[in-house]
Amino acid sequence: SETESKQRGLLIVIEGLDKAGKSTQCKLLTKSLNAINIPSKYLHFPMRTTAVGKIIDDYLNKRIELHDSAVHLLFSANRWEYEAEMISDMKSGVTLVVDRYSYSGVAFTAAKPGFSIDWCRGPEIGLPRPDLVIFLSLSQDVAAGRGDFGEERYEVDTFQKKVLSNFKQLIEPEWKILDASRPIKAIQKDIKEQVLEVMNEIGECVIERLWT
Ligand code: FDM
Ligand code: MG
Repeated sequence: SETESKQRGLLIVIEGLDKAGKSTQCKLLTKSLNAINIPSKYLHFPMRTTAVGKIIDDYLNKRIELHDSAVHLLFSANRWEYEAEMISDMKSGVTLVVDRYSYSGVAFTAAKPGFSIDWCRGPEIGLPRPDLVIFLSLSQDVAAGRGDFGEERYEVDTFQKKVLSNFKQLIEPEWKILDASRPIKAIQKDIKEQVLEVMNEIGECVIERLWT
């Protein structure tokens, strides 16, 4: 029947350092997919509007202090609270364009003293596995040249360098690494090409799970 043969939506994740242009690219992609009748939705983790997200926002804006382990679990919980919605969106044919995901979760916490990449992955195990991960690659020096950081926690040059080195350890062979120092349009063109290619391959494939 028509429903059975309907292609599921994809889970597309864009990762990269602060100022790499993730949000800009995600929003452009969402818009251009919708324009060609591929229903898609922009998501950004942390999702600061939920109850869990409000605590994360307080923490990032230094209004509260929390144990580093607790914060890590809250970032993960903030993805888990969207799991059912992500699955149901994809099953109903909606492609999700996600600005940061579990990889940011791991790369940022593991940049703190005493946290291993392995431990950080734990709470992410079982979340929907992205069909495509695009990494917007930028050296921290070029990123820093794009203007001053804000006042949020983690917006510190030395910390970002550790985050970048963690990201490099998380890269899997199927990730698409794009040079983010280029003009917005050139990057968007590459992203769209990658997305349409994966869309052709995925068809009705089952949604896989992270790190299992
Ligand atoms: N961040 C983001 C984490 O530490 N863990 C996570 O799981 C996620 C999704 O939160 F410094 C960090 C990354 C960044 C901060 O993110 C806020 P945005 O994208 O700048 O809002
Ligand atoms: Mg930020």
